[in-house]
Amino acid sequence: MPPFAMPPVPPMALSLDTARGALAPEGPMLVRRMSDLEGLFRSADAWRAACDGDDPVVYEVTSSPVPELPRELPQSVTTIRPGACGGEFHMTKGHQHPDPQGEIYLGLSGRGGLLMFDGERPEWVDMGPGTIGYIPPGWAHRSVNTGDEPYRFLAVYPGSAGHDYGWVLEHGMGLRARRGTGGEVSLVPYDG
Ligand code: S6P
Ligand code: ZN
Repeated sequence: MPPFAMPPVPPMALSLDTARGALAPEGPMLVRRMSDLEGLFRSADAWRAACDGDDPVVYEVTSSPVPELPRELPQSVTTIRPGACGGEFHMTKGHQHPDPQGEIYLGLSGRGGLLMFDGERPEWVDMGPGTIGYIPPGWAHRSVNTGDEPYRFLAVYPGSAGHDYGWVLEHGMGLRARRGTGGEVSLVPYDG
């Protein structure tokens, strides 16, 4: 019998509560606070002040029980809380898939952006409920909450893709998403 005929999880239905970002059945849950985002915001002073203050939760990731294994298709729901650090919108760490493979995001609630970077060109996709964002192989990706409510999306990705966070620290993401004086999104060069 081929190995894919003995899957680690059986065929199943998952229920997704889009209002709470909850999956049932549920797998691992991850909480990222401001202190977990060292070196990512432009203003190190603003980042340090936020860490020394209440060190707020920036985002949470709830996963399905589908494991990150070859041939599997894990899913996760990310909720980014609204806010900014030094004028830069709350965002995920961002990563590159070491095994370059595509990924799909589906916007569930709130307003956000999907920032992608291939090392030379940045791309920005506005995300909202019902938007499908496609991340091609080889493009690092970061999500940003550009609204006043939690921004939530579903991700589906190949289980063998892996997650390289060092790539973003080394190469940046090409653009930063700043909150303008009227609350609008202002995309500026990474070093700007
Ligand atoms: C996984 C997918 C998402 C992110 C999540 C958190 O490939 O892209 O589930 O992991 O949005 O972002 P990050 O950059 O902290 O992993
Ligand atoms: Zn990814």
